[in-house]
This record gives sequence, C-alpha cells and structure tokens, in this order.
Amino acid sequence: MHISCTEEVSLAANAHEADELHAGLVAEQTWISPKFLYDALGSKLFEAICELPEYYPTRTEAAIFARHGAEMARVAGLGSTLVDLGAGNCAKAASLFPLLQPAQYVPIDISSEFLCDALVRLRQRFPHIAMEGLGMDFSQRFELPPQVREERRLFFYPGSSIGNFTPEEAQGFLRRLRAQCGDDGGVLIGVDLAKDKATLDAAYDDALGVTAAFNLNVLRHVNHLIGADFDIRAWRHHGFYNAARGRVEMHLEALRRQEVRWNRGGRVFEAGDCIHTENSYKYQQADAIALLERSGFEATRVWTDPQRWFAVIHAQA
Ligand code: AVI
Repeated sequence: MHISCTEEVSLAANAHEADELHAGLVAEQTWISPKFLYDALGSKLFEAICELPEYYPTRTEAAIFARHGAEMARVAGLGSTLVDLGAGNCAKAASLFPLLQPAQYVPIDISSEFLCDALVRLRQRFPHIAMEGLGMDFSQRFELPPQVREERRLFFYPGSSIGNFTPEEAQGFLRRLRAQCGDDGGVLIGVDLAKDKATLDAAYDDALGVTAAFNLNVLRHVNHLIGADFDIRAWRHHGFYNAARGRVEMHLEALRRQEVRWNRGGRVFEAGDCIHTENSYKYQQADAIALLERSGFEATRVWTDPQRWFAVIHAQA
C-alpha cells in the first residue's frame, strides 16, 4: 500500500529554524525551542520517558481514555477526520480507533522520520482507514493541505503538549486550530493539572536519567542542524517545578567555561550559564476550560482521574 508521508522537515535546519536557533543562542537568557528535542533519537527517548514510573502523565491519561473512551466517542462523534497533533508513534490515537472509527487519520509530527516508521506499521493494522502522515512543525502556522478532508475534523492533542506553550501562545495556537475545525469539528485535548512539587520534580528529573538524556540530546540535534560543536559532556540537565510560574522548566547548565561555534556565529558560555529548553505549564481545570473558551471553543466535557492529576477535555467548535 502506498505510504503518504509529506515531509516538510529535512535533516539540516531550514532558514526559519536556523534563524530561530541562532537568535536563541545569542540571546542574553539563552534558549532553544522545545521542538528541537524531537529528532529521531529524541522521539525514542520521549517514548522511554513515557514508560518511567516517575512520569505519571502518560499512564494517567491512558487510564482516563480506557475508562471513558466510549463516552468520549459518543460526545465527539464517529467517522471524523482525526488529526493527531504531535502523533509520535501514533499509539494513543490508534488505541481509540475502534471507538472513534475515524474516516481519515492524519498524524502530524515534526519528527517525520519517526512518524513514517509508525505509519508503515499502522497502515498494516488498520488497512480500512485512509491515512495521510504530515511531517511538519504545526506550532507556528497551521494550514492543512487539501488532501485532509474538511468534514468533521476532530483535532486530537493528547499528552498535555499544550503545556509546552506559554498560555498566550496556547491561546493563539488553539485559535488557529479552531479556524481549521469548520463548524462541526472539535478538539480532544489532554491537559496536565497542577499538583505537588515533589511529584512534578521527580517526573522531570527521573532516577534513571532518561529525561536528562532527552534534554541533552537537544545539543546533539542542534550540532547536526546548524553545524554547532556543543560538547554534550560539558552540560547538565535540570528539570524542576517553578510554582510561582505554574510550570515545570528544563534547562541545561554549562559545567565549565567553553566556547561553542556554529555555522553563523558562536559564543562563550561561563560555568553555570543555563540554556532554557522547555516549559511545561500545569493548569487548574477551570483555567484550561477558560483557555479553550477564549480560543473560540464551546460545550466542553471533562474527564479526569481519581487524583485529579490529569484532564482530558472535549471542546466543540
Ligand atoms: C511532550 N510534553 C508534553 C512533555 C511534557 O511533559 O512537557 C515533554 C517532556 N519533557 C520532559 N519530559 C517530558
């Protein structure tokens, strides 16, 4: 069967990515966008994170889907165009296929190589579902190509990836999503809820060091993308809950003074300098609903776990 994987992402950085990386690396408070965490190895490391005992979001969300999936399908409706945002290995959406019975499945991921591999396997398991994989960064702009059916688009955005945007960015993103929904579409979204600091610190700095490897791998990816010469051994991972800002932050700290060069520039990092690589906002349930409503969605339904650690929300366009 023909496998359609439209790739917009090549292995070297495109001009926009190169500009963004350069701007972040020369900024006074250095930053690298979290989207660069996801090359092929980064996606595999993220898969491993999802297996960790400390990383509660994946299993908590899976339990919510297992318990309430049938009701979610009744609320969201059958036969939709299921657009899976940040699909990764496509496993979460695939587990809902029997309930949602999508007419078309459109997984989108910035890690196109990883997505293509997953799609090959998925097409064999579900030959009756039309599939169109898209390798693209959907975080900034959002236009679906004509091969994506316009009827009854259900955007599937699990895993609390919305938390990797600031609340302002999240609203802009959800508005763009709303504009692509048509009148009969909607969104099924996973949101991680605020909880105690110890649980959050452990989830983002696990004992095995998988999250550390995931974070450090961004330097390896940046080396590849813009010809940089980061020495990965000279950096250390930090992941912790910043309660005042309502978010988990990931940073990489320089272990010694070093000069790093890349194809368009370079800079000296002093020991202790940090590169900010990710935020993961944790929401109050009411704030998440308000965010969806401000973005133009309505008629929300919420399912959560007994500890109220995670929420899955359906919002109608
Ligand atoms: C993909 N995203 C929702 C994860 C999160 O929890 O913010 C990424 C992650 N970063 C460290 N561990 C997992």
